[in-house]
Amino acid sequence: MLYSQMDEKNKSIISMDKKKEKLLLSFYESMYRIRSVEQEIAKRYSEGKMRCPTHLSVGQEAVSSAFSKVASKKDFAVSSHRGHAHYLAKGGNLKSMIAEIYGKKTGCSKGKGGSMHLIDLSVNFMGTSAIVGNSIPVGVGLGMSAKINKTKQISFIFFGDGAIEEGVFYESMNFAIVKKLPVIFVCENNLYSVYSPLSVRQPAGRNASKMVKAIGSKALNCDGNDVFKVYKTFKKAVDETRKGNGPYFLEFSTYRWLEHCGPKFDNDIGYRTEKEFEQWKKKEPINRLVKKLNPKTHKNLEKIRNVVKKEILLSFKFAEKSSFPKQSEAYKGTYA
Ligand SMILES: Cc1ncc(C[n+]2csc(CCOP(=O)(O)OP(=O)(O)O)c2C)c(N)n1
Ligand SMILES: [Mg+2]
Repeated sequence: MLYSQMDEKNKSIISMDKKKEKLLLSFYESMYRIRSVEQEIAKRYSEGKMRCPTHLSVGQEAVSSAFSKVASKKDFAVSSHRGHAHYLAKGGNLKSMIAEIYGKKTGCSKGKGGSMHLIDLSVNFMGTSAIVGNSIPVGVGLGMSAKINKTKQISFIFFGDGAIEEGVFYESMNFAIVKKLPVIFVCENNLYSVYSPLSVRQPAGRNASKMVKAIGSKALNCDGNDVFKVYKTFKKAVDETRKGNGPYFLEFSTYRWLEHCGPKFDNDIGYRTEKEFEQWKKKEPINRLVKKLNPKTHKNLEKIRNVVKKEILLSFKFAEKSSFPKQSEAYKGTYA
Protein backbone atom coordinates (compact mmCIF):
# COMPACT_ATOMS: atom_id res chain seq x y z
CA MET A 1 0.00 0.00 0.00
CA LEU A 2 1.25 3.49 -0.81
CA TYR A 3 1.88 5.87 2.09
CA SER A 4 -0.58 8.35 0.57
CA GLN A 5 -3.34 5.70 0.64
CA MET A 6 -2.92 4.93 4.33
CA ASP A 7 -5.23 6.24 7.01
CA GLU A 8 -3.93 8.69 9.62
CA LYS A 9 -3.48 6.01 12.28
CA ASN A 10 -1.15 3.92 10.12
CA LYS A 11 0.70 7.02 8.97
CA SER A 12 1.36 8.02 12.53
CA ILE A 13 2.58 4.50 13.39
CA ILE A 14 5.08 4.73 10.54
CA SER A 15 6.27 8.16 11.54
CA MET A 16 6.58 7.00 15.15
CA ASP A 17 8.62 4.01 14.00
CA LYS A 18 10.81 6.28 11.90
CA LYS A 19 11.33 8.60 14.84
CA LYS A 20 12.30 5.70 17.08
CA GLU A 21 14.65 4.28 14.45
CA LYS A 22 16.30 7.70 14.16
CA LEU A 23 16.72 7.84 17.92
CA LEU A 24 18.18 4.33 18.02
CA LEU A 25 20.64 5.29 15.26
CA SER A 26 21.71 8.33 17.21
CA PHE A 27 22.30 6.09 20.26
CA TYR A 28 24.47 3.91 18.04
CA GLU A 29 26.45 6.91 16.88
CA SER A 30 27.15 8.24 20.36
CA MET A 31 27.97 4.83 21.87
CA TYR A 32 30.22 3.93 18.97
CA ARG A 33 31.95 7.32 19.19
CA ILE A 34 32.57 7.06 22.94
CA ARG A 35 33.81 3.49 22.66
CA SER A 36 36.07 4.23 19.71
CA VAL A 37 37.67 7.21 21.45
CA GLU A 38 38.45 5.08 24.48
CA GLN A 39 39.68 2.15 22.40
CA GLU A 40 42.01 4.50 20.55
CA ILE A 41 43.32 5.77 23.90
CA ALA A 42 43.84 2.15 25.00
CA LYS A 43 45.59 1.28 21.73
CA ARG A 44 48.04 4.16 21.98
CA TYR A 45 48.55 4.24 25.75
CA SER A 46 51.71 2.12 25.73
CA GLU A 47 53.43 4.70 23.49
CA GLY A 48 53.99 6.60 26.75
CA LYS A 49 52.82 9.94 25.38
CA MET A 50 49.72 10.14 27.55
CA ARG A 51 51.33 11.04 30.85
CA CYS A 52 48.33 10.56 33.11
CA PRO A 53 46.30 7.66 34.48
CA THR A 54 43.17 6.89 32.46
CA HIS A 55 40.00 5.21 33.70
CA LEU A 56 38.15 3.87 30.69
CA SER A 57 34.44 3.08 30.61
CA VAL A 58 34.34 0.59 27.74
CA GLY A 59 31.14 -1.44 28.26
CA GLN A 60 29.34 1.36 30.12
CA GLU A 61 28.49 3.58 27.13
CA ALA A 62 24.69 3.23 27.22
CA VAL A 63 24.28 5.57 30.20
CA SER A 64 26.19 8.45 28.61
CA SER A 65 24.57 7.91 25.25
CA ALA A 66 21.05 8.11 26.69
CA PHE A 67 22.05 11.11 28.79
CA SER A 68 23.18 12.93 25.64
CA LYS A 69 19.61 12.80 24.31
CA VAL A 70 17.89 14.15 27.42
CA ALA A 71 20.19 16.92 28.64
CA SER A 72 20.11 20.36 27.07
CA LYS A 73 23.28 22.32 26.37
CA LYS A 74 22.38 24.68 29.22
CA ASP A 75 22.04 21.89 31.79
CA PHE A 76 25.05 21.34 34.04
CA ALA A 77 27.02 18.12 34.42
CA VAL A 78 29.90 17.02 36.62
CA SER A 79 31.63 13.67 36.84
CA SER A 80 34.34 11.60 38.42
CA HIS A 81 37.69 9.96 37.60
CA ARG A 82 35.87 7.88 34.92
CA GLY A 83 34.49 10.87 33.05
CA HIS A 84 35.45 10.73 29.34
CA ALA A 85 32.06 9.41 28.28
CA HIS A 86 30.11 12.00 30.28
CA TYR A 87 32.23 14.85 28.93
CA LEU A 88 31.72 13.68 25.33
CA ALA A 89 28.00 13.02 25.81
CA LYS A 90 27.50 16.55 27.11
CA GLY A 91 29.11 17.86 23.91
CA GLY A 92 32.60 18.47 25.32
CA ASN A 93 35.20 19.16 22.66
CA LEU A 94 36.97 15.95 21.63
CA LYS A 95 40.21 17.59 20.45
CA SER A 96 40.56 19.42 23.77
CA MET A 97 39.98 16.20 25.69
CA ILE A 98 42.62 14.24 23.81
CA ALA A 99 45.07 17.15 24.02
CA GLU A 100 44.45 17.26 27.79
CA ILE A 101 45.28 13.58 28.10
CA TYR A 102 48.50 14.26 26.19
CA GLY A 103 49.28 17.12 28.62
CA LYS A 104 49.25 19.76 25.90
CA LYS A 105 48.43 23.45 26.34
CA THR A 106 45.49 23.13 23.91
CA GLY A 107 43.88 20.70 26.37
CA CYS A 108 40.65 21.56 28.16
CA SER A 109 42.57 22.13 31.42
CA LYS A 110 45.54 23.64 29.54
CA GLY A 111 47.41 20.37 29.89
CA LYS A 112 47.63 20.60 33.68
CA GLY A 113 44.88 18.21 34.67
CA GLY A 114 44.95 15.09 32.51
CA SER A 115 42.21 12.54 31.99
CA MET A 116 40.61 13.03 35.42
CA HIS A 117 40.20 16.82 35.13
CA LEU A 118 37.98 17.44 32.14
CA ILE A 119 35.95 20.58 31.70
CA ASP A 120 34.18 22.37 28.86
CA LEU A 121 32.39 25.49 30.03
CA SER A 122 31.01 26.16 26.53
CA VAL A 123 28.57 23.26 27.05
CA ASN A 124 28.26 23.57 30.85
CA PHE A 125 30.29 20.45 31.52
CA MET A 126 31.59 21.84 34.79
CA GLY A 127 34.37 19.44 35.63
CA THR A 128 35.52 16.05 36.81
CA SER A 129 37.48 15.16 39.91
CA ALA A 130 39.87 12.39 40.91
CA ILE A 131 38.61 12.32 44.50
CA VAL A 132 35.73 9.88 44.88
CA GLY A 133 32.52 11.75 45.77
CA ASN A 134 34.18 15.14 45.32
CA SER A 135 32.03 16.39 42.47
CA ILE A 136 28.75 15.49 44.21
CA PRO A 137 28.48 18.65 46.36
CA VAL A 138 29.72 20.72 43.41
CA GLY A 139 26.82 19.40 41.33
CA VAL A 140 24.38 20.16 44.15
CA GLY A 141 25.73 23.72 44.29
CA LEU A 142 25.15 24.06 40.56
CA GLY A 143 21.57 22.86 41.09
CA MET A 144 21.19 25.48 43.83
CA SER A 145 22.35 28.20 41.44
CA ALA A 146 19.78 27.06 38.85
CA LYS A 147 17.01 27.21 41.45
CA ILE A 148 18.01 30.66 42.74
CA ASN A 149 18.34 32.05 39.21
CA LYS A 150 15.13 30.29 38.05
CA THR A 151 16.89 29.06 34.91
CA LYS A 152 15.16 25.66 34.60
CA GLN A 153 18.56 23.99 34.26
CA ILE A 154 19.16 20.56 35.70
CA SER A 155 22.45 19.57 37.29
CA PHE A 156 23.50 16.00 36.46
CA ILE A 157 26.02 14.37 38.79
CA PHE A 158 27.77 11.20 37.57
CA PHE A 159 29.49 8.88 40.03
CA GLY A 160 30.16 5.19 40.68
CA ASP A 161 28.81 2.76 43.27
CA GLY A 162 31.88 3.48 45.42
CA ALA A 163 30.88 7.12 45.87
CA ILE A 164 27.69 6.07 47.69
CA GLU A 165 29.96 4.95 50.53
CA GLU A 166 31.28 8.49 51.02
CA GLY A 167 29.65 10.65 53.71
CA VAL A 168 29.45 13.61 51.36
CA PHE A 169 26.94 11.71 49.22
CA TYR A 170 24.34 11.68 52.06
CA GLU A 171 25.01 15.25 53.09
CA SER A 172 24.63 16.47 49.51
CA MET A 173 21.59 14.35 48.81
CA ASN A 174 19.89 15.51 52.01
CA PHE A 175 20.52 19.14 51.13
CA ALA A 176 19.16 18.65 47.58
CA ILE A 177 16.04 16.97 48.99
CA VAL A 178 15.38 19.62 51.63
CA LYS A 179 15.89 22.46 49.16
CA LYS A 180 14.03 20.64 46.33
CA LEU A 181 16.93 21.23 43.95
CA PRO A 182 16.90 20.32 40.26
CA VAL A 183 19.60 17.70 40.59
CA ILE A 184 19.79 14.24 39.05
CA PHE A 185 22.21 11.93 40.83
CA VAL A 186 23.39 9.32 38.34
CA CYS A 187 25.06 6.23 39.77
CA GLU A 188 26.73 3.83 37.33
CA ASN A 189 26.88 0.70 39.41
CA ASN A 190 29.58 -1.46 37.83
CA LEU A 191 29.79 -3.67 40.97
CA TYR A 192 33.37 -2.72 41.87
CA SER A 193 35.32 -0.01 43.58
CA VAL A 194 38.81 -0.68 42.19
CA TYR A 195 39.18 -4.40 43.11
CA SER A 196 36.58 -4.54 45.88
CA PRO A 197 33.22 -6.04 44.94
CA LEU A 198 30.03 -4.75 46.53
CA SER A 199 29.91 -7.89 48.71
CA VAL A 200 32.89 -6.72 50.82
CA ARG A 201 31.73 -3.12 51.00
CA GLN A 202 28.02 -3.27 51.70
CA PRO A 203 25.66 -5.63 53.52
CA ALA A 204 24.05 -8.30 51.31
CA GLY A 205 20.82 -7.23 49.64
CA ARG A 206 21.24 -3.49 50.07
CA ASN A 207 19.43 -1.63 47.35
CA ALA A 208 20.71 1.91 46.78
CA SER A 209 17.41 3.13 45.30
CA LYS A 210 15.44 1.92 48.33
CA MET A 211 18.01 3.48 50.62
CA VAL A 212 17.76 6.94 49.09
CA LYS A 213 13.97 6.69 48.92
CA ALA A 214 14.07 6.19 52.68
CA ILE A 215 15.74 9.58 53.09
CA GLY A 216 13.20 11.28 50.82
CA SER A 217 14.54 11.20 47.28
CA LYS A 218 12.75 9.88 44.25
CA ALA A 219 14.66 6.99 42.71
CA LEU A 220 14.64 4.69 39.71
CA ASN A 221 16.92 1.90 38.60
CA CYS A 222 17.26 -0.17 35.46
CA ASP A 223 19.50 -2.27 33.27
CA GLY A 224 22.26 0.19 32.41
CA ASN A 225 23.29 -1.71 29.29
CA ASP A 226 19.94 -1.31 27.54
CA VAL A 227 20.24 2.16 26.06
CA PHE A 228 16.54 2.57 25.34
CA LYS A 229 15.55 1.62 28.90
CA VAL A 230 18.17 4.00 30.25
CA TYR A 231 16.80 6.73 27.98
CA LYS A 232 13.23 6.21 29.23
CA THR A 233 14.41 6.25 32.83
CA PHE A 234 16.35 9.47 32.29
CA LYS A 235 13.39 11.01 30.45
CA LYS A 236 11.00 10.40 33.32
CA ALA A 237 13.43 11.86 35.84
CA VAL A 238 14.24 14.86 33.65
CA ASP A 239 10.58 15.69 32.98
CA GLU A 240 9.74 15.63 36.68
CA THR A 241 12.88 17.43 37.83
CA ARG A 242 12.38 20.17 35.25
CA LYS A 243 8.95 20.86 36.80
CA GLY A 244 10.63 21.72 40.10
CA ASN A 245 9.76 18.53 41.98
CA GLY A 246 13.20 18.10 43.55
CA PRO A 247 16.01 15.65 42.98
CA TYR A 248 16.12 12.16 41.53
CA PHE A 249 18.55 9.33 42.10
CA LEU A 250 19.10 6.99 39.15
CA GLU A 251 21.01 3.76 39.41
CA PHE A 252 22.12 1.94 36.27
CA SER A 253 23.65 -1.50 36.54
CA THR A 254 26.55 -1.98 34.18
CA TYR A 255 30.06 -3.41 33.94
CA ARG A 256 33.47 -2.07 33.02
CA TRP A 257 35.40 -4.32 30.67
CA LEU A 258 38.93 -3.07 31.19
CA GLU A 259 41.08 -2.78 34.28
CA HIS A 260 40.12 -0.15 36.86
CA CYS A 261 42.84 2.18 35.66
CA GLY A 262 44.63 1.65 32.38
CA PRO A 263 44.10 0.12 28.96
CA LYS A 264 44.31 -3.61 29.64
CA PHE A 265 41.99 -6.47 30.54
CA ASP A 266 42.62 -7.68 34.09
CA ASN A 267 40.44 -10.73 34.60
CA ASP A 268 43.58 -12.75 35.31
CA ILE A 269 44.48 -11.01 38.57
CA GLY A 270 41.77 -12.73 40.58
CA TYR A 271 39.33 -10.14 41.88
CA ARG A 272 36.67 -11.07 39.32
CA THR A 273 36.10 -14.15 37.25
CA GLU A 274 36.23 -14.75 33.53
CA LYS A 275 32.76 -16.30 33.85
CA GLU A 276 31.29 -13.10 35.28
CA PHE A 277 32.98 -11.08 32.54
CA GLU A 278 31.59 -13.35 29.80
CA GLN A 279 28.08 -13.07 31.26
CA TRP A 280 28.25 -9.29 31.11
CA LYS A 281 29.70 -9.39 27.61
CA LYS A 282 26.45 -10.96 26.47
CA LYS A 283 24.67 -7.83 27.71
CA GLU A 284 27.03 -5.57 25.77
CA PRO A 285 25.11 -2.36 24.90
CA ILE A 286 26.14 -1.66 21.29
CA ASN A 287 25.40 -5.11 19.81
CA ARG A 288 22.17 -5.25 21.76
CA LEU A 289 21.08 -2.03 20.11
CA VAL A 290 22.11 -3.15 16.62
CA LYS A 291 19.86 -6.20 17.02
CA LYS A 292 16.92 -3.86 17.63
CA LEU A 293 17.50 -1.86 14.45
CA ASN A 294 15.58 -2.43 11.29
CA PRO A 295 17.97 -4.41 9.01
CA LYS A 296 17.36 -1.77 6.33
CA THR A 297 19.00 0.80 8.59
CA HIS A 298 22.21 -1.23 8.88
CA LYS A 299 23.62 0.41 5.77
CA ASN A 300 23.85 3.67 7.74
CA LEU A 301 26.08 2.14 10.39
CA GLU A 302 29.16 2.00 8.23
CA LYS A 303 28.73 5.63 7.23
CA ILE A 304 28.51 6.58 10.90
CA ARG A 305 31.61 4.55 11.73
CA ASN A 306 33.66 6.17 8.97
CA VAL A 307 32.78 9.71 10.02
CA VAL A 308 33.55 8.93 13.66
CA LYS A 309 36.88 7.27 12.86
CA LYS A 310 38.02 10.31 10.85
CA GLU A 311 37.08 12.69 13.63
CA ILE A 312 39.01 10.63 16.17
CA LEU A 313 42.16 10.41 14.07
CA LEU A 314 42.10 14.19 13.56
CA SER A 315 41.79 14.71 17.31
CA PHE A 316 44.83 12.58 18.06
CA LYS A 317 46.79 14.40 15.33
CA PHE A 318 45.78 17.71 16.88
CA ALA A 319 46.92 16.55 20.33
CA GLU A 320 50.24 15.22 19.08
CA LYS A 321 51.01 18.41 17.15
CA SER A 322 50.09 20.77 20.00
CA SER A 323 52.79 22.18 22.30
CA PHE A 324 53.30 21.49 25.99
CA PRO A 325 52.45 24.35 28.35
CA LYS A 326 55.37 26.53 29.42
CA GLN A 327 56.78 25.94 32.88
CA SER A 328 56.18 29.63 33.67
CA GLU A 329 52.42 29.02 33.21
CA ALA A 330 52.24 26.24 35.79
CA TYR A 331 50.64 28.39 38.50
CA LYS A 332 48.58 30.67 36.25
CA GLY A 333 44.77 30.33 36.40
CA THR A 334 43.47 27.52 34.24
CA TYR A 335 39.83 28.40 33.67
CA ALA A 336 39.73 32.19 34.20
C1 LIG B 1 38.13 9.86 48.58
C2 LIG B 1 38.85 8.83 47.77
N1 LIG B 1 39.02 7.59 48.27
C3 LIG B 1 39.65 6.65 47.53
C4 LIG B 1 40.13 6.95 46.28
C5 LIG B 1 40.80 5.86 45.44
N2 LIG B 1 39.89 5.47 44.36
C6 LIG B 1 40.01 5.95 43.12
S1 LIG B 1 38.83 5.38 42.09
C7 LIG B 1 38.15 4.43 43.29
C8 LIG B 1 36.99 3.52 42.99
C9 LIG B 1 35.73 4.20 42.94
O1 LIG B 1 34.75 3.26 42.59
P1 LIG B 1 33.40 3.73 41.97
O2 LIG B 1 32.96 4.97 42.64
O3 LIG B 1 32.48 2.58 42.00
O4 LIG B 1 33.78 4.12 40.48
P2 LIG B 1 34.32 3.19 39.30
O5 LIG B 1 35.82 3.29 39.37
O6 LIG B 1 33.83 1.82 39.53
O7 LIG B 1 33.80 3.81 38.07
C10 LIG B 1 38.84 4.58 44.49
C11 LIG B 1 38.51 3.90 45.75
C12 LIG B 1 39.96 8.27 45.81
N3 LIG B 1 40.38 8.63 44.58
N4 LIG B 1 39.29 9.18 46.55
MG1 LIG C 1 32.18 1.10 40.61
